[in-house]
Amino acid sequence: MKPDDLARLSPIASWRLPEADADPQETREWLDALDAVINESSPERATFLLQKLVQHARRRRVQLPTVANTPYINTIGLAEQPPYQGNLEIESRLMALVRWNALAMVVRANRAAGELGGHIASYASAADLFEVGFNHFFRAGQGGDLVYLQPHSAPGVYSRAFLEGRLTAEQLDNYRRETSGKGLSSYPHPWLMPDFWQFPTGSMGLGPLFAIYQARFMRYLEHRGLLATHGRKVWAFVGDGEMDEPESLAGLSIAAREGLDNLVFVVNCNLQRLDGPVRGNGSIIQELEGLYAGAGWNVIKLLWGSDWDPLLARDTQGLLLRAFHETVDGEFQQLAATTGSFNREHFFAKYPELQQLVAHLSDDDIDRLRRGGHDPVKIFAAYWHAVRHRGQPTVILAKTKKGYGMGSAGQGRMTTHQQKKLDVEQLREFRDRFSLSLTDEQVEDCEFVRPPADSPEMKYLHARRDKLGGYLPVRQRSSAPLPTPKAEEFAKFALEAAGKDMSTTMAFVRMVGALLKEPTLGPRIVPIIADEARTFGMADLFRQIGIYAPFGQLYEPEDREQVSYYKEAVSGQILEEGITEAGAIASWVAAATSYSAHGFAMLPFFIYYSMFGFQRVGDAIWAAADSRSRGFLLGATAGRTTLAGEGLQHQDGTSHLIASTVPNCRAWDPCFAYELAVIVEDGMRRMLGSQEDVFYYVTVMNENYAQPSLPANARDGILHGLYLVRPSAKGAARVRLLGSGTILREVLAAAELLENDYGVGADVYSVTSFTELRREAMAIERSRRLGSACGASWIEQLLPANGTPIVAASDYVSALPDLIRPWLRDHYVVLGTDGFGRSDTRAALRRFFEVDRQAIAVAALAAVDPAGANAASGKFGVDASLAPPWTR
Ligand SMILES: Cc1ncc(C[n+]2csc(CCOP(=O)(O)OP(=O)(O)O)c2C)c(N)n1
Repeated sequence: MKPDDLARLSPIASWRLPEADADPQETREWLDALDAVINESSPERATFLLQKLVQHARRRRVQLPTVANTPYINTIGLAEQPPYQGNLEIESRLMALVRWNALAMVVRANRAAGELGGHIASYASAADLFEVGFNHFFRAGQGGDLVYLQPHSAPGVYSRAFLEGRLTAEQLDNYRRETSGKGLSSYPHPWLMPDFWQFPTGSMGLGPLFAIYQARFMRYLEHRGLLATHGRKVWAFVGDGEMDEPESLAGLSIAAREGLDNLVFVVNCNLQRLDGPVRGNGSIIQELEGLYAGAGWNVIKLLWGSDWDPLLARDTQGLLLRAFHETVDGEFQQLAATTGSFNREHFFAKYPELQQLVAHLSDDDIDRLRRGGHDPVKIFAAYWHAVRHRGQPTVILAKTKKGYGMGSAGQGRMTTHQQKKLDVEQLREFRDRFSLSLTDEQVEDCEFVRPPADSPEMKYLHARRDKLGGYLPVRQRSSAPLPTPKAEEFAKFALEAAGKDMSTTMAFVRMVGALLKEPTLGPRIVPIIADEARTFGMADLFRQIGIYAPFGQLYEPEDREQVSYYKEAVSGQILEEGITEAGAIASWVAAATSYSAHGFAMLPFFIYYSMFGFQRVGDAIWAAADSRSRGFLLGATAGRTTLAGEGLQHQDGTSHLIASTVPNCRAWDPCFAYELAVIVEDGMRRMLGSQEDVFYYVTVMNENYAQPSLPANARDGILHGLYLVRPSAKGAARVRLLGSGTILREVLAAAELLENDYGVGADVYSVTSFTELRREAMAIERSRRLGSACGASWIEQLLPANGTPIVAASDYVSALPDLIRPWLRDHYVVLGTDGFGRSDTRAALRRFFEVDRQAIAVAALAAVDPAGANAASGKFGVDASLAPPWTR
């Protein structure tokens, strides 16, 4: 590393050298003094003095190196607090209205149908945090900020949109009633509200993870010279309970390592989750501070509202601070759930001096002492500092009360998360608590209220948003279409393979290599890998397009002399994520939704061990689908018997089955390179050209075999999911064989066996997608059932009822070929790889799972004539005495 490189490093790097010394003589004196203590007293004495000094320095808010914890007070002192740049009075009236309409929406929904559910308490705690953001910080539009909102607070976001005139009362009345098409979704779901919600956060942990990789992806776009994202922020609102999810923590270190100062997390520390306290016997805020600071984040604790400032100023003995430290979260929760007098007796009575400190306050005054996350002035100060901080991501740990303002109905109550019905008395209390000018009737009816357009509140609301670029959240459905190349242009080698040996993984890598050279499309491609590039033969891309590294390459790579050396670069195109499928899929989602979030389409290809996709990060893929992602997922070294040696944890027999459950995922299991080429061509055209909200899952294998050329007229069938690849050599077939992926080759060999050894003619079909066949057949069957005109499904056309049995074999569980059973009128036998994988050669594994050519031939003979099959199974050594593979 060269000295100049130091400046380019993220300032959080712990081994970074200190800044130049401004006063060496003074430094010397301090060090000498310390030496004297060590020498003349003891090292223990030196430790004591240093601890005292550090403690003192922290209280004076002197910047110190990353440490686990700081005192339980606001990070931003009064002196650093900027003046509030808004009209607090109007904002508080608006705040009350947003709170009211959110509450009314949930209560009305549950009056109408108790089963609908909904949450009040989460938003009640987050409301001020959101509103200060909406009024002063969140910039809208394509050049604006991206905001990931806490999911259970959706009612508050709808309520604000109602005030803004973007949602109607009818829509609010259809909260959680979506089937009519007029309703509002429970949580942020772009699939369900494609013009409104941008980021799905309903599954805890995915929001924070996706937000981090979004912030990083924005940097990637900028560093690659594709899109200016400078100055834009990603905001993520996260629950303190949500921080328990491993995914919430998964990206913390990358965010700090890459110095993502375009990222602000706000953890809503209401100290409660669903069942009870997050850390009843501890302090979630102190714990999270240690975690984030340790990972290298800038931590802002936002604990106490302005009302506490005079108390803290008069607390010369530090007893208030001591009492804070002596109070665990379970107690803080109880203090939230109780009255001012209870707080006086149980908190301030800890020390006579503290009692004295609040002697001038009435019980109501004590009740009104706000936590930091409920004081717009303190929130504003925290956000103000967060957006100005450089070199690190910032987390704001905001202390709030769950169910704030819900009084006896919920504030701080164990059960508050589930509270959705308030009686009239409780509603009146709420009205009075927030000084809402509503009549008793309006309260009883839970009427939605919106002041007239020319009222000061409405004018203020619109003016604020106008200043910040418009309303939010708003989702853009599409971006400018991109021309996509024909397979002939990027995969001629595959279309005209003429028997060349190749695996489909190799073919894929070659195709990507060619696509990267396309003038328009090439730069938009985002190859993503989770430490498996060498496994998939992609190492050549390292040098060709470089690995994205925001600080470039500060070292001479060990393999610098190699043609394809490990090249990291600021403008690198590959996202090499390290061993994190969760992080890689988050990057993939950011790229796959770039058309919407940034109005700039990108095309990500994430290639991974197929077992570690749907099985490992299936919920993230589900959220990707909800996000209307467009891109390719490549399940590589796929198949239970094709990935030979890796064994039980690696061999995938299920991903296609799970893929079939994701509605906008088109899943493909091609055997031949030309099939892959046609599929990739089609996917690009649909996603980038036609702007369809689909993504493709394609399995590719590492088995080398002779690749035929594209047969004439096969394209249509490949994309429908089924086509005849080898007609019977014996005239009219007596059996029809279906095969997928590499097992198609066993099926082709079985056809030879059947014809040569048994004189049984076999037509062989390649099934590129059982899922697509099923979906089309289901749609046609439905039309038929409902009496609308329709033709025959592709399955019915290609595999009509004619008395000829059908045998299908797959490298996935037999439930996959079973997906098309309802539309086959003839005897249908399915062979799959049910059970646990294990290590062995491909041939041995295929025998074990009974999907090799002999086992397929036996199954076909049994379907044609059971008597003949017995002899064949003896001849082929398919052992009937063994227990079924899925029990072994
Ligand atoms: C992955 C996942 N697991 C469980 C849930 C169910 N759930 C919804 S909200 C919630 C508690 C959230 O607590 P917290 O994050 O502290 O937020 P709060 O509502 O208190 O603001 C749980 C467990 C979920 N939505 N996602």
